[in-house]
Amino acid sequence: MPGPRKVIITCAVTGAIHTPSMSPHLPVTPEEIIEASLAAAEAGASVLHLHARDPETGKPTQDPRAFEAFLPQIKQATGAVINLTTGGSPHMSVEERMRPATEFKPELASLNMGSMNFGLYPMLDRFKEFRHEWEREHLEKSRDLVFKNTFRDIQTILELGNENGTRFEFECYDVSHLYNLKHFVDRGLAREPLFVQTVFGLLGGIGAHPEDVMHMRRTAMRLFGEEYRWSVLGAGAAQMRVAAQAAAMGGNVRVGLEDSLWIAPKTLARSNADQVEKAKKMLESLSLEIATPEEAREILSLKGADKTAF
Ligand code: KMH
Ligand code: ZN
Repeated sequence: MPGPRKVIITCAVTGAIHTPSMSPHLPVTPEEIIEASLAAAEAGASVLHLHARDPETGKPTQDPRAFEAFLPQIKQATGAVINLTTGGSPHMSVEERMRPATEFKPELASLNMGSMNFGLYPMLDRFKEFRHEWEREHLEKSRDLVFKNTFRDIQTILELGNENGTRFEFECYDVSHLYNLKHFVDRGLAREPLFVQTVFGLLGGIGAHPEDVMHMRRTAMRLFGEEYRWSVLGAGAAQMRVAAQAAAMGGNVRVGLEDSLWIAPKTLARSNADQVEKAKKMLESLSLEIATPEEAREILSLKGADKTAF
């Protein structure tokens, strides 16, 4: 008889959606990223999804040297699984976005499953003052931005992972992305068990209505059967509501300041760990157990932290 289901909490620590002027709590420097990551792991996150930023300006960067400034310290101080972004920023080329995963061969990396509009510009209505010029530009330019993830791009990243033993967090922002993933499963390039991160509430992707969550879940079940591990990410104010709905239906959850700066209406989260703690309490109140990093490795069939290149 299988034991109780263990829920994987992923914490996405910083990312490329928000900019430093939006929250004083957004980690920017290597020291801040290390501190935030360790506190999130301590609070119950078994997976840390990491991006890097220029320490001076806070601008997202995929320069491996920026990752090198925090990866060894995080690895040394926690057993949490380190998941490197291949999404980088939607403003970057795919070649640029692949650099950290190519060099560091992580256990896990994100993989965005389709090209899409990526509308960050509505945040210009809420945030008016920016310390760095790139911040306004980052939001403004998203009116005419395609986050490019063609079949060829996806294949290139899958082949890189398959060569290095890196498995993927498949980021699916809409129903078609699940079908794209199925296409790569059928071609033998995406390998089970699939870790399917369904993303809700980003402008350009599916909404965050409970029916949207149900539809992504039903479609994934139909396409992948038992051979997938479902996780959800609700953007902004939808974060905990989507997490609670999915957890009650067998899902894993992703939180973190990458996708939501908030802990409650009109209240900024003071740290990533605040959101992890809140998610953990919510899961425990549903009588669910939280996966440890080792359990997460087993559930996701990861190669182990000793097989990375950092
Ligand atoms: N912030 C997520 C919605 C990536 O890093 O590959 C997108 C993301 C992309 O996490
Ligand atoms: Zn990310």
